[in-house]
This record gives sequence, structure tokens and C-alpha cells, in this order.
Amino acid sequence: MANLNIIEFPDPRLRKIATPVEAFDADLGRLIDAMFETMYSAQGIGLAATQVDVHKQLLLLDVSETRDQPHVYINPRIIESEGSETCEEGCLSVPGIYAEVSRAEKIRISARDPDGNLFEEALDGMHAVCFQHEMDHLKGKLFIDYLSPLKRRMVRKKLEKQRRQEIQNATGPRM
Ligand code: GNR
Ligand code: NI
Repeated sequence: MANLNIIEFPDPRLRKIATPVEAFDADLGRLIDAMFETMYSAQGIGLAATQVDVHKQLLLLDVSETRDQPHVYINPRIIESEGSETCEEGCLSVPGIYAEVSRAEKIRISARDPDGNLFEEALDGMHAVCFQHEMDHLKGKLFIDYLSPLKRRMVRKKLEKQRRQEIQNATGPRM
């Protein structure tokens, strides 16, 4: 099976709003499989469909050390949240950038599984942080949107520098 391409900031497709999944069919199952493969090979702990240019309400998580606890959330909603907690976040769509973001500490969520069955879960710790990060992707929001204008400017500069170096590495050293 093929790895999917992860789109990167500032690609405008990361700003699209995902629409609900309506068909719980074999195509959906294949998309989920391909997204897990993509997430695991990129060593991410979560992936939103938005990041692979599919604008449907679907997100995956595996925050386990052992990388063997996959979770799928379709048409997810946060129905309760409490507390707040700050965590250093990163994003596969904003490579090489890490920043502190404050989010709810504990959340209660509802979602559908790949067969379309509704379920609810209480999440905390990294599972809650990552769920909220992925929910933001489905709404076209990125973790760097929470930073101060000064910090966002630093992020933009750092990304521009990274891109310049990538291009230089690809074309080889010059005299
Ligand atoms: O792999 C990821 N790590 C991570 C670390 C802290 C907070 C959120 C995340 S999610 C990220 C994968 C990703 O970009 N998901 O959208
Ligand atoms: Ni992300």
C-alpha cells in the first residue's frame, strides 16, 4: 500500500474545513489503512485527513510508546472539556517547529467508528492534547496559529531558512 503525501504549511489546503463522513464503506476503510501507514512511517502520534488532502472529518491517533494502539475517530465532537494544560507541540505539516500550546486537560468526546457506530470516550494526557490538535486540523487550524505574532514571525523565518537549505542540499554545493 502506498504512503500518502503529507501537505505542509503554508499550503492553503491546510485551511479547508472538513465535512462529515457519510459513507462507512470499503473506500473509507482503505483510506484509514493508508493514513495509518502514513502516520506510522512519518513517526507521528496523530494524523488528520486534512493533512493528506482529504477534507473529511476523520482523525487517527496512536500515542503509545509501542506504536500498537491505533484509534480512529470519525465525525468527532468534543462534548465536555475541563482544566488547562500546556504541552510542547509539533506537527507533521509544520516540520521542525515545536512550540508550547495550552489546551483543555481533560475532554469527553463522541465519534463514530469505521462501521458508523457512535461511541464516547474520556481522554486526558497526550491523548487529549493530540485529539484537540487533530480536531483543529479538521477546522483548518494549526498549532502555530496560537502563537504571538512575534513567535509566528520567527516560525516563518525558520521555515524559510529550512526550505532554502533543502533546495541547496537537493541541487548540491556551489563554487
Ligand atoms: O506527531 C505529532 N506529535 C505531536 C506532539 C505534540 C502535540 C501534538 C502532536 S500531533 C503530531 C502529528 C500531527 O501533526 N498531527 O496532526
Ligand atoms: Ni498536526
